[in-house]
Amino acid sequence: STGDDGASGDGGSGDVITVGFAQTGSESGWRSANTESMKEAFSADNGFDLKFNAADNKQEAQIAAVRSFINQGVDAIVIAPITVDGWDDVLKEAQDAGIPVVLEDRTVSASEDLYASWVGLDFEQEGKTAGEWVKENFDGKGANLVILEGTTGSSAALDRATGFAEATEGTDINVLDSQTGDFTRDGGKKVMEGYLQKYGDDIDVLFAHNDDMGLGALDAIEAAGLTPGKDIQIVTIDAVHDGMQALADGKFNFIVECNPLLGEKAADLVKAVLAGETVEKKTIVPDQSFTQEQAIEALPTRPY
Ligand code: GYE
Repeated sequence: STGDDGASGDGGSGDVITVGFAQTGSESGWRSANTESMKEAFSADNGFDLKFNAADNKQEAQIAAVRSFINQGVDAIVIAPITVDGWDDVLKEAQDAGIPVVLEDRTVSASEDLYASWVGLDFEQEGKTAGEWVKENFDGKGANLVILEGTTGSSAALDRATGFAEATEGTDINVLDSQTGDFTRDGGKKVMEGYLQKYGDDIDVLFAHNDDMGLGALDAIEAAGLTPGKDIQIVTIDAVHDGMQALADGKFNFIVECNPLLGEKAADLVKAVLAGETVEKKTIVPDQSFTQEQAIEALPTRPY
């Protein structure tokens, strides 16, 4: 019914496009929203046969999934790369097999010639926006900061760290510690427990590379008898529903958005590439940021 834009040559069962999608895993609320967006866009209604794999955040498992898509002879492969490095060989194999690859979400260090296109977010700018908020609110106060990093070696974690460091450079903000919580609630909680044990109420501000780690940290902070949002101020990235609720409730203080709704753009790119059209090598989807009042206003109409 819907989804038929009237374009010619599309719609016969012989035209079904088989796509293998190698997702990172299911580490966060952002990831759930991204998976849903991808499954919706690559639906049978839109002319796709989607083979979905989630790699549980294990690089080798994700590479194995891509190899299996190549062996199955899919028409195209979409990857949300867990880490930046390690992609050269398998991308070359896909290219040799004549299977175009579209990247979504994170980037890779491999040569641009090895994939058709990438659609994602400006992670460095996200980190910078978070850093600017910290600078504005804490510079000149000798504040102590702790950081919860995303998955080690992921472009999201690397670029957010770069942007944040850039924005806070030259301030008197003291980084007490920075460790990975792997983008999960559990990881965020465990690392935050360690920080609280080590630094106690010396901690003034927490920067978490995503909402989920910040949400995990809330448990640890409350269990330590401290009030999140007051005793320890919190800035995170993503703006998924639970994060926005925490911000609206005053437990988080600021969120930089990271838009997970990349499915439609990824599906358009796959169709264009398979049709032999020239596509942009990079598509960056814009993000915004939220204060508490903005979160309260935005929450009722957020789609995820
Ligand atoms: O911020 C985090 C997820 O790569 C942008 O991965 C993505 C990040 C997102 O696990 O929640």
